Amino acid sequence: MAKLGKDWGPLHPEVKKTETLAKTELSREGQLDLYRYMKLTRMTEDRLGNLYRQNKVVGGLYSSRGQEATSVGSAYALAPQDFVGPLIRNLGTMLVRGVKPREVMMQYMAKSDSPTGGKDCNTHFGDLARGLVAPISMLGAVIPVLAGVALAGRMQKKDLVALTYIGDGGTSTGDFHEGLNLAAVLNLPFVLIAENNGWAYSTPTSRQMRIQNIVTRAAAYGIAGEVVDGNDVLAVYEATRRAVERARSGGGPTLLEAKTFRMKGHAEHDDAGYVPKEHFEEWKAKDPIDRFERHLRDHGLATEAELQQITARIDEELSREVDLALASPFPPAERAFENVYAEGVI
Ligand SMILES: Cc1ncc(C[n+]2csc(CCOP(=O)(O)OP(=O)(O)O)c2C)c(N)n1
Ligand SMILES: [Mg+2]
Repeated sequence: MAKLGKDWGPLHPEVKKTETLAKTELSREGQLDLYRYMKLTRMTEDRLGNLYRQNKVVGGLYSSRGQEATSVGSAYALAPQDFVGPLIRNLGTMLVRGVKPREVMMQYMAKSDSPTGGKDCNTHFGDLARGLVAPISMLGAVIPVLAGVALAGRMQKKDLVALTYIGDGGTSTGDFHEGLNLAAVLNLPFVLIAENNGWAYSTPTSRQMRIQNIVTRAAAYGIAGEVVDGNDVLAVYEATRRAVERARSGGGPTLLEAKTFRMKGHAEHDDAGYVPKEHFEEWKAKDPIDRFERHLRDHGLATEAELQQITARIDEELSREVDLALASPFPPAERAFENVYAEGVI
């Protein structure tokens, strides 16, 4: 097992344990917003972990621990009219788009008041009113869909950018190629964020590709590409903002590669025993929330007391959200056949 880690080498050595985050024009309020969303993501997932251990979650539980900066920083760079297709490790994206923790909790518990009425689980739901396209599969299928959203927006003369994500493993699929190539040749207002967290379930990146950087492929599609430290929320925000601006001004798609690390197993049932232990120690020191807290304090943007107050507020909010989610009943059996097929369509 350890051999895999060894022959794969250190993960993303270019992501330093640096205390200096990227430069930003974002106001203090904006930066505190990023902090709140990252904390909300982590603390919501902690609450979900408790519900899972209480056997209240139906099916698997997927965590974005360690990757919160990528989801939050990228979603924060979008405008309200834009569309985004989050994957299971993008809870932060959904929270930035206005999803309430209780919606996700109810969905994970298959409750009647969940967005899908208990028909699907985890974060598998969308809401077009909030510019959220429901995930289909983790493995690339959302890319052609979001390319289609970008094309539809252009045909309807809307000022709309479409953004979605792909894991390192997901880049090995045909859908990745077809979707990105389509977006490239049609010069669509499209942004694809490749979250390179080193693993696709138990398969290391070295068994998915021979290149070091996924972004190398941007050149093959003739589109812009950029590598970004996925654990620096300001770097992710700034890189996404540049990509979104390019898309909006007719410059076509961008492939952004966020270098990051999955701090848990593929899902809660997976102890990630195949990942070398040193990688967890190394990446704990690069934790995106800890790094951002130090940045906020060092730049006089927030005191320790203010950060603690934000955390305490989130904790109170989440207690209410958990109570509401638990109070929701399971759907009655007769609803099993509702909203399965479109009615009145021949
Ligand atoms: C066709 C298909 N095969 C397998 C799976 C199960 N599966 C879901 S995610 C995943 C790994 C994805 O790895 P990666 O793209 O690197 O994303 P990450 O989980 O690291 O965020 C697998 C094997 C699936 N959903 N669909
Ligand atoms: Mg991965």
